[in-house]
Amino acid sequence: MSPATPHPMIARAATTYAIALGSNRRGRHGAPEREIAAALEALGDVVARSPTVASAPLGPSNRRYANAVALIETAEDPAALLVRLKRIERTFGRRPGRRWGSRVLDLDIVLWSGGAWSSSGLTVPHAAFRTRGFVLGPLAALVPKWRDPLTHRTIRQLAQMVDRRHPRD
Ligand code: PH2
Ligand code: MG
Ligand code: MG
Repeated sequence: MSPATPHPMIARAATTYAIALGSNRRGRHGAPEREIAAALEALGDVVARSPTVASAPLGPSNRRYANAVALIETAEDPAALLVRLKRIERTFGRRPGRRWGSRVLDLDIVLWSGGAWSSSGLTVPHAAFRTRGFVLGPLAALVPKWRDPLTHRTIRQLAQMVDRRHPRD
């Protein structure tokens, strides 16, 4: 083993992720708000969470969403975490369907304390989070001083920018 290879018994340090949760369809736990509460349980390692907010649908669906943001701590890299999030979505009854169609549960990686990440099918920070009030509002309540590694703006600044553009969203 080369000196640069970490010993297998040494755990990788935990990092923090901001995960956006969304639901606009009933599932086996009940109404969208109940699905969000159950998803927070299923995620585990949740160190902080925002309140769950109701938001008007962005895109083709006409059902109102319940949205929240959670901070989780884990040693998984973003690709491994995404696999776990997709598995949770499936256990909640999410089925592949129309893009942006109504869904029991959507779990998106928004930000990572490790910075930017890009692999097949995954970009962190989330490509669209800078324009979404239903992500930035709850996120700003948790980590107003985190900085977007791409634009270097704080979450509070990004949230104020969407508020100004869409005051009623
Ligand atoms: N998610 C989408 C599309 N539109 N609108 C709201 N209000 N909340 C969401 O979580 C949401 C959406 C795709 O993931
Ligand atoms: Mg999404
Ligand atoms: Mg998603």
